[in-house]
Amino acid sequence: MSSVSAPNVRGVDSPGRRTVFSICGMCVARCPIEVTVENGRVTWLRGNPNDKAIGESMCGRGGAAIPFEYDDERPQTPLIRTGARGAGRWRRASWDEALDYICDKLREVVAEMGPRGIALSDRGGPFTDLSRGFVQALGSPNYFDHDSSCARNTNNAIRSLTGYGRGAIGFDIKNCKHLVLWGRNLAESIKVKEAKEFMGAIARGMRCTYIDPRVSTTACKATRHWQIRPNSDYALNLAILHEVLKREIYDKAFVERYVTGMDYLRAAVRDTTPEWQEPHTGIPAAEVRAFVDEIAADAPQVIFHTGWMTARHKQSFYVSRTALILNALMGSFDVKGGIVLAKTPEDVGRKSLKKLIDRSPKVKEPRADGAGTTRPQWDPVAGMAHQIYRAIETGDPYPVGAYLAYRHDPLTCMPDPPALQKALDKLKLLVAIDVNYSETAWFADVILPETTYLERANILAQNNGGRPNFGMRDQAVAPRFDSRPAWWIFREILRRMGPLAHGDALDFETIEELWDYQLEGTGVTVAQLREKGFVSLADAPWFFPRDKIPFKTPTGKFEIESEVMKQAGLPSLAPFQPRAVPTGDRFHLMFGHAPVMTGGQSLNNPILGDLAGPNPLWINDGRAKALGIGDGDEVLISSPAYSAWMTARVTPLIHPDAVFMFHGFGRTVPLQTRACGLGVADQRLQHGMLYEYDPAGGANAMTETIVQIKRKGA
Ligand SMILES: Nc1nc2c(c(=O)[nH]1)N[C@H]1C(S)=C(S)[C@@H](COP(=O)(O)OP(=O)(O)OC[C@H]3O[C@@H](n4cnc5c(=O)[nH]c(N)nc54)[C@H](O)[C@@H]3O)O[C@H]1N2
Ligand SMILES: Nc1nc2c(c(=O)[nH]1)N[C@H]1C(S)=C(S)[C@@H](COP(=O)(O)OP(=O)(O)OC[C@H]3O[C@@H](n4cnc5c(=O)[nH]c(N)nc54)[C@H](O)[C@@H]3O)O[C@H]1N2
Ligand code: SF4
Ligand SMILES: [Mo]
Repeated sequence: MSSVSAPNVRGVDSPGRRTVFSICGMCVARCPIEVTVENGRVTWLRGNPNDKAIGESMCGRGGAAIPFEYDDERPQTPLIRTGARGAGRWRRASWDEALDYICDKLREVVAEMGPRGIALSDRGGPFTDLSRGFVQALGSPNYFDHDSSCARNTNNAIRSLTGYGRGAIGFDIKNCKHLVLWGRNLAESIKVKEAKEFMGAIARGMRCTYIDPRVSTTACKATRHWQIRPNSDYALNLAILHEVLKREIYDKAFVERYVTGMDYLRAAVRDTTPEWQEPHTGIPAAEVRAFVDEIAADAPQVIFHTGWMTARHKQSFYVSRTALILNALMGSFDVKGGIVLAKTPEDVGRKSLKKLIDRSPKVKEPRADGAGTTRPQWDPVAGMAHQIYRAIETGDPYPVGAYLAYRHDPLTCMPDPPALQKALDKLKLLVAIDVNYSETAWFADVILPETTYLERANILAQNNGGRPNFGMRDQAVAPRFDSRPAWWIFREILRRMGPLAHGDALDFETIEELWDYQLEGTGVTVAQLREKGFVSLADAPWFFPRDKIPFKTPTGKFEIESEVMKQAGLPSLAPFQPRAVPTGDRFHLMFGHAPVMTGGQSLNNPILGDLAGPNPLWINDGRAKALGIGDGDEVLISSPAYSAWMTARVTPLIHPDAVFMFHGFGRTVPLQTRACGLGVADQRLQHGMLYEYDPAGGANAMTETIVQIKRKGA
């Protein structure tokens, strides 16, 4: 057993006022920020003015980091469970005790199931070299990120066409003439840079077609809003493609040079006319034709934004895929005002950060979810989280006995928490590494409190993009509680596992030592990063020469008929499958992110929870009237195994087929006194959906949930 010492803390308690450049941690947009510290306390936050696109801007959630930091309702020491799972009985433990407990269990799992019996999931993003390196150093292939409940279908659609992942696709909204959004609610589901560029572009006259069954804030800013029938976007896209091909308005030079499978596409959209799509989507054929006139005039400065939300039903892989095909046909690929492929430092003549994952041998065992092997269409880089829960529950394809949820709350973000609890309860070890009492932490065996993003430094981030850069999340203040940064936690576990792990992989004494390793050979120094918060590796956005776009598919082309999909035995473009229209008291359950909340983690924030209040249920005025429901009435919302009371918001702003609620409510942890019991959790209504997924894209098909609504007393 090695003894533990607190990670070094640099001058964070120095008196007086100072500023630190860092990266916001209140959501995954990770905006560059400047932190003002006075006498060891954070007193002000703003966007990092060195980043021109961000300026001094932050969103409301970013600003609420100060009340979060000074809130005591978060885990303050390691905790080990003493009662049944989820019963909320804990004992405080030292780091030594907690880590020894974890490693004893990990050794048991390795002895019984091999290292592949250990899995970890996290929240994805530019810091995952650490968690992926950690899992590999333990000898397991089973690293997962959160994305099976977010945008995996989109990722895999992009991969099947271009060979790149979702992270490699950027959008030059600033110079765009026509932005097309399928439920990408830019004005509320915020990334500061994108939201600012969007508002600026609207102000200068950019056209925006926004497709959403609901009138969101983005709909109000758009030049066209189509209140589409839920889950029918694919029919619309097939009709747009039909018109584009019929009128031959595509970029013939681009298609000739890069695109394969045009005949396959022609066959797939032969009969999908604007009239054909009308009964499926509710969008008049004439409007589709008018839209096609516009995009033809605006090409190639047209962006068909591959989005997120359409990526969560059983055919949404094809929605994202057809959106991306439209970009290719309009020639808006890697051009100003179109889609911008991310450039690596090497693309612009520089060197990438050295990877932590390269410090241990690659694992040869197949992943438990089959991603990249039995399911070649699924990207093995981040896998498909629901399938690790399936493996934990069934032992198929092999047993998995230990699971670490790091910066990830599966009992909030996956459908049907009771079903997931049933799977997790089979584990020998469940660890949550979090800054809050998440729903998953409350069900875990051990809670390890990570230092907050203001109290810690992360590994350096490499952000590939039009202008690739390196970014630094630096420590601003001393930890308030007995918490540790993740790099330190992972290092300590590897050290304790001794010969059972590749301990060298993360064996750095300080974060500076780790940064020096990452920066080796890049020509960039820690001092340069501290000076501005980031270092750009190119002076201006960089585009590939028009005849040298390096698609990474097996053929090197933009593959409409995809080799990977052929290997998987799945169609590259399937026929559209209409969903049954719910009638009477039945509705599609739609959900989305509230502008003042991040996922499930904000409701206990002293300011954000207050601003959000309990979530109401949006219901269409015509449908509500038929059920005798008035605005402000209490209604019972039910799915087969769960029901809850909500307040109805009766409105024409939502499609008749659907009801809508914001996500992140209905928390159950008593130690989150402000959030516990506030509002209703949409994931609890997604009964039976944990293992329902899009077979092509792989992601959870959670937008296919049907609920029943009843007025109080009815
Ligand atoms: N404030 C805030 N901002 C965030 C986040 C957050 O938690 N809070 N999270 C970040 C993350 S992780 C993500 S993934 C993004 C998500 O960004 P978005 O995908 O833009 O946001 P959502 O709010 O999830 O949903 C967007 C819209 O999809 C619509 N929708 C539902 N069904 C359909 C359909 O069948 N077709 C179409 N066309 N639209 C449909 C919903 O009505 C909703 O308005 O936001 C990021 N930004
Ligand atoms: N029903 C339903 N399900 C959804 C969605 C929905 O709208 N409705 N949205 C989906 C989407 S788009 C996404 S991206 C996922 C997101 O789902 P998750 O990935 O689970 O995201 P969050 O709730 O944002 O945060 C996860 C956990 O990270 C913790 N955390 C925050 N900061 C830190 C930190 O610095 N260190 C550590 N160690 N932990 C930290 C938070 O306290 C929280 O417990 O959910 C998806 N699931
Ligand atoms: S969008 Fe808001 S919460 Fe998210 S990183 Fe940026 S400032 Fe922080
Ligand atoms: Mo997401």
